[in-house]
Amino acid sequence: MSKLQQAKFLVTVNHIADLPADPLPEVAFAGRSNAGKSTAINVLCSQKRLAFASKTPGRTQHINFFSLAEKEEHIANLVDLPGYGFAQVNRKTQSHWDKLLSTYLQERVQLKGMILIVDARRGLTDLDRNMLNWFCPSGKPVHILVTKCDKLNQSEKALALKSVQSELSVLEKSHSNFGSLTAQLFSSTKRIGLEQADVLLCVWLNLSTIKVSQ
Ligand SMILES: Nc1nc2c(ncn2[C@@H]2O[C@H](COP(=O)(O)OP(=O)(O)OP(=O)(O)O)[C@@H](O)[C@H]2O)c(=O)[nH]1
Ligand SMILES: [Mg+2]
Repeated sequence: MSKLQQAKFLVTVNHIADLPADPLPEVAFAGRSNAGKSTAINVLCSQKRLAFASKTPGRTQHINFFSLAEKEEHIANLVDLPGYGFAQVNRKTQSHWDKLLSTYLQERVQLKGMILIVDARRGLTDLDRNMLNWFCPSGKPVHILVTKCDKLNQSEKALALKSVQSELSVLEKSHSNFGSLTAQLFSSTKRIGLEQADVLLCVWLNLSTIKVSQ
């Protein structure tokens, strides 16, 4: 059983001042609206409704924290972020989100890395590229889950991953200050790539990956 399965809802944050103050490591899930961030968190934590997922884009509207514990001690957090690229929000709300998100991503010392969720059918979009170019100079690693790959056949899957990976390697080579950039195939519905993502999260969050007995 993965350590992530014991995740519990911790807090919803709508203002930077309300971010948890504990110096615990955390990993944030970012990406376009509707890409599958909340669903990926639920699947990785083996829970149906930990993070609120929905067909309606723009569902996650605040920064949601989920706590991870080891021997009942709170030791790390997973963070579900509002998606970007969702047009149907008013300007005031949009600018509030942008500010919240950008301040969080830029200033949060506890943030160890970003899981960027990308729809396999779309690949990297300009909004994702902006996010990478803007976040990566922090030197923190980004791991991309090329998700919803259940919608693609074998050769499309391979192509989708390859195209993301080649773009990442160009980015890494041309920016010496960027943190590591990696990618994998993922599907929440078909449970593809779960173990790879789980191991990476445990390493980033300093959780022991030793399977705990039931
Ligand atoms: N086929 C398929 N559908 C998925 C997968 N992951 C998520 N979905 C669907 O995609 C839709 C959006 O999922 P969410 O997890 O709510 O997306 P989100 O990125 O959190 O969206 P926002 O909170 O709006 O930013 C839902 O209808 C999910 O059921 C997947 O791996 N495969
Ligand atoms: Mg969401």
